[in-house]
Amino acid sequence: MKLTAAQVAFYQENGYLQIPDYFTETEVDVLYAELPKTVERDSPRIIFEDNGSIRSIFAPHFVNETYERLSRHKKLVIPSEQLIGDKIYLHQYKVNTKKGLKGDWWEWHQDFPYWHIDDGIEQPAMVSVMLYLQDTDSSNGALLLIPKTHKLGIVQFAEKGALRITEEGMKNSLEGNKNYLSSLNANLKFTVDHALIKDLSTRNGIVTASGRKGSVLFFHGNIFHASNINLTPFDRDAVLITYNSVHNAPCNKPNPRPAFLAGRDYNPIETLEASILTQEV
Ligand code: 6CS
Ligand code: FE
Repeated sequence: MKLTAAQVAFYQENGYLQIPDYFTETEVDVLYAELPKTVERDSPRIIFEDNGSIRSIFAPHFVNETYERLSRHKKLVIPSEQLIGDKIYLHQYKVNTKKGLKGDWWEWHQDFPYWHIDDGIEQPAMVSVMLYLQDTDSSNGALLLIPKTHKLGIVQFAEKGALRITEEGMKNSLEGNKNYLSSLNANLKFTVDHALIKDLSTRNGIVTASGRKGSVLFFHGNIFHASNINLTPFDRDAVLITYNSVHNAPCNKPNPRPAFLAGRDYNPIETLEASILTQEV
């Protein structure tokens, strides 16, 4: 599971790296079977779309052993340590469930601004890894990426009118979440200025990160990315784990976001030797 020098070089140049068929069909099926057990509908960990379908399940590892074991799997931790160049801890863990005919879009954005501004993380010494639980392509909302934009740092945000959090959105979200919804819903507060999207996508192109279930995508916190609504009847569930360097943990951030959004255990992750998905060790 160590990345080759060519893979690390590709990531450093482009801001992302895809590895097909990285987990077996059996491993993905076990994860998918466990997914309903991570949902507690009245928990602030669950973020809903305006139409009431589930948009994100945060911190599945808080309630499920299999998802906890996945976050420590060597196949995820070792490459992430290579890409960050340090020991790592888990900053954020979610399953983005872009349900068939219901899953909404993610506007063009960078992730790091949210972790820098909302969570007080100083540097983008972080990496996100996306594990596809279903076959994913442009029709059911695969991630779109603009290569090399991770080199730009935090860029100009798009001008947005008053952040519209619909009545539906408010109704579906618990009191505590109202402050964070515009970092998590389909009307994000920090999105990329449209002139920049036009300029950079013209120069660098737009990559559609399609992949069969079991594929993974490593991507940088500053790369421009987005995904469309899911107009097919086929769900596009994906696990997203964001790791941070243990030397880049937030320090004295006033009013930090809750632990299900910003991990509090800054100790280096101890990788799991055995298979994640069976209880035997
Ligand atoms: O606020 C956050 O942490 C989340 N928001 C976005 C738009 N992407 C990164 C992260 O999952
Ligand atoms: Fe994102």
